[in-house]
Amino acid sequence: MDAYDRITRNAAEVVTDEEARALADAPDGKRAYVGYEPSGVLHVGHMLTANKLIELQDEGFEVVVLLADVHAYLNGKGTFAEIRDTATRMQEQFVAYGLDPDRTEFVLGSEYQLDEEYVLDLHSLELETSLSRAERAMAEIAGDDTATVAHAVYPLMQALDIVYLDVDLAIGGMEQRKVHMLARDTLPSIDASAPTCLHTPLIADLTTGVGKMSSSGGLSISMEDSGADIAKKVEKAYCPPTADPDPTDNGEERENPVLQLFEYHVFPRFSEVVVERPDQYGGNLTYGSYDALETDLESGELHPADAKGALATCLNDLIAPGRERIRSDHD
Ligand code: NAL
Repeated sequence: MDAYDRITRNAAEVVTDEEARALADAPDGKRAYVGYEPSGVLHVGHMLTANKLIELQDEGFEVVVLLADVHAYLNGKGTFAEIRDTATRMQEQFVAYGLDPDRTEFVLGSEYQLDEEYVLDLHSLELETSLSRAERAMAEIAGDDTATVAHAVYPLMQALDIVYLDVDLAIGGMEQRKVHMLARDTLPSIDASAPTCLHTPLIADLTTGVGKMSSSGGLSISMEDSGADIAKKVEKAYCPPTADPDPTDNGEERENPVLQLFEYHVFPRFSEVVVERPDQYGGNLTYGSYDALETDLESGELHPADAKGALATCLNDLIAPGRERIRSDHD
């Protein structure tokens, strides 16, 4: 694997491929960022982009984590004081999860987003952008609530942050892609360059495999879960015994969330996965790559129940340090 392959590994898309290749060839000092609306606890969605940040740190990137307090406020997530408080706790959880604190810059949005220069640049982007474009960019980020003026301002601030944080690569889940496209189109109007973007896949709903996993509805795995909570949730996950003969549900595409969790959460962080099985069922299986595990699950060599057991153990190992952190905060 060359630098480009390592940077783009597991990405759902990069915009554009040529830009990502040029970045891979650029000398050290490259900066990448992700922004998160602070919420009390990390969930698997946060951890998926964090995995990419950890990989980029191994590639020599400097990483910026924007704790987007003003954005969370604009998206109706609570009072500003509450949000500020959760931002600090989230920072600790990211470090517990594995981000190298010496090579991660944590920035609170409100540190610069209220400065006069920033606000004037924001107004300039407001002049350039139609309400319908801003609304479309927010469709997958805002909840189901009625669109507000705050929701229209939000993506423009996200675009502007890319300029103010001076980063080379913007990382986000696929739900961020329309905001990033808006940023690419409008930033040149304030003489800033279009950011290169890398989007991570979305994990399907755990129990149905349809649509995407969400922390608001359905089952989601978070840093607060006990080992038993994780085992219970994973046990309920949709995971057909062999390659699904009918990969749709009422015409909707169905993914295997168990395989997705192995691919995007487990293998990026573990070099080897051991599936424990009693000798009478063939004994333990050891996998050094996601592909080998997928092949065995789809051929029937690896039973879903055994795969789920190994998945629950790995996820628990990943969240255990953060869970300790949260518990000691409560004490
Ligand atoms: C991500 C978010 C908010 C502001 C940002 C600014 C720059 C880069 C990324 C950012 C949060 C994100 C979410 N929109 O949905 O969590």
